Amino acid sequence: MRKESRLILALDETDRAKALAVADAVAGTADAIKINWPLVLSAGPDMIDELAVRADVICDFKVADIPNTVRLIISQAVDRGAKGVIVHAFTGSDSLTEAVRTAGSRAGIYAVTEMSHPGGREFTAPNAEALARVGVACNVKGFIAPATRPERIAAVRQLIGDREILSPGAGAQGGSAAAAVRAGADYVIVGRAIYQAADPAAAAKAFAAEIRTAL
Ligand code: 3DU
Repeated sequence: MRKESRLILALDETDRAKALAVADAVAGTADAIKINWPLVLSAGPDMIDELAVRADVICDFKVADIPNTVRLIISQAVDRGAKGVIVHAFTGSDSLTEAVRTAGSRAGIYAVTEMSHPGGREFTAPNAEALARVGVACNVKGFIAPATRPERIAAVRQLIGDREILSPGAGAQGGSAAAAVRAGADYVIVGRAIYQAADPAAAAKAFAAEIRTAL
């Protein structure tokens, strides 16, 4: 994944044509496009292949399963061209190790430490450090940490060396892209504030400009 704007588009638009139009408008600015179940379930898994010709695609499937099922899911995503897959770390080291092994050199595995929504404080926040440690031990490429709580990005950064941090929660969830980067995020993930904007290309450029101010 290139590291230029440090912006990742979260393309949770469920209308296939609109999703592709937003992808085309934003692909030049965003370093990657992250897709999640809403788009895959509405438009089909071919969206991974279709988007992969436009940008690096990260599949945010938050995989949380036994190692064999983890292998089956990740190989499907990577065979379709995904360059990254997001998994949960609470499944433990055998599932995480299988994720990393399956992705091999074709894709990076990103593990969730702490979720950005208020409920993320209940179970993920108290365990975020342990989840970061198991991710490092299993050699994931990076972590997902919340732009809604920049101090928690900084806490994860202390534990993971130069592994990547991708940070959702800027824009619609109230977090600040610049604060996330200042706290140690490598990339900021933005969805609704871009794909629901009247002009998604302009909105993406505005986030990229905001991120630049924090570098
Ligand atoms: O709130 P937004 O519309 O900017 O979208 C954020 C995206 O990041 C969305 O796909 C969501 O599922 C994902 N995400 C979080 O928001 C928070 C997390 O802790 C993990 C993933």
